[in-house]
Amino acid sequence: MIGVDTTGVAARLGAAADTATAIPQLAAEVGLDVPTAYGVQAALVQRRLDRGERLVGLKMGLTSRAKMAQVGVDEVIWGRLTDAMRVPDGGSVDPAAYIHPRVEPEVAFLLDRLPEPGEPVGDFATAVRAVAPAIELIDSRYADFRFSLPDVIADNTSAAAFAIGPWSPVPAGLDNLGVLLEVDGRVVQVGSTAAILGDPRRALDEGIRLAGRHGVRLESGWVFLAGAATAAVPLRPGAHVRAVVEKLGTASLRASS
Ligand code: OOG
Ligand code: MG
Repeated sequence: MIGVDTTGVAARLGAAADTATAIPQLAAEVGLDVPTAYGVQAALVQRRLDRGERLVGLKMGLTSRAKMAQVGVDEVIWGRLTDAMRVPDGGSVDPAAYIHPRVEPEVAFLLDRLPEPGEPVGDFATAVRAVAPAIELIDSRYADFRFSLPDVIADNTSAAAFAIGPWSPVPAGLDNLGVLLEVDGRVVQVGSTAAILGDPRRALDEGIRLAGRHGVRLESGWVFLAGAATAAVPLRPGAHVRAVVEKLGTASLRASS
């Protein structure tokens, strides 16, 4: 799309994140289509790289019906992860640093040897070195956590922070593991990894394909978040959050009060 000032739009989204201040949706106002929105996302993440952050992986979004229904957007999307977004497992985040933070249970992959662009993942166990339970903290920069497809893409798919639990070798099956999200010891969401495109391994194929369209190639050593299996829940001050994935274990984080 000609005439969109991607750097300027990225600056508005970046300022919203830096100051934890919601902004109105902007895709309709500036005329963003999906490819241009990915251009804004690239510029938004470049701001982070310019201040010394490192790209450490990729995340998928809206790979489950529960998530699509929650936000009213029904396309699979992808975003970029930087080292500054990583919170140690069991570590804490300051909810005041975000606009309206939500947490969701995820499955993380540690990437190993990826196929050539355009090739499907032949052998998952070659492409992925290890898997882990994870928690993603999402924080839409748009008011009321409401957005269109190009809006959420431009906003780096609401990416804000993530914690990864202990890595395990890739188990025989990943396609039907129970998933729980707990807050202060109470189960608040229940799901299955089957909710993630039928099998979270498919999320990697989609990630390689969709990111490849924008010239982004996944790298060995990167983290890959396959997308939440359940809806996200608001992160309240003082909350202790755990994501439990059957066979993989637990990831946790705490919100300071
Ligand atoms: C968009 C990001 C979705 C997921 O796991 O589905 C996402 C949002 O819900 O704000 O990270
Ligand atoms: Mg997510």
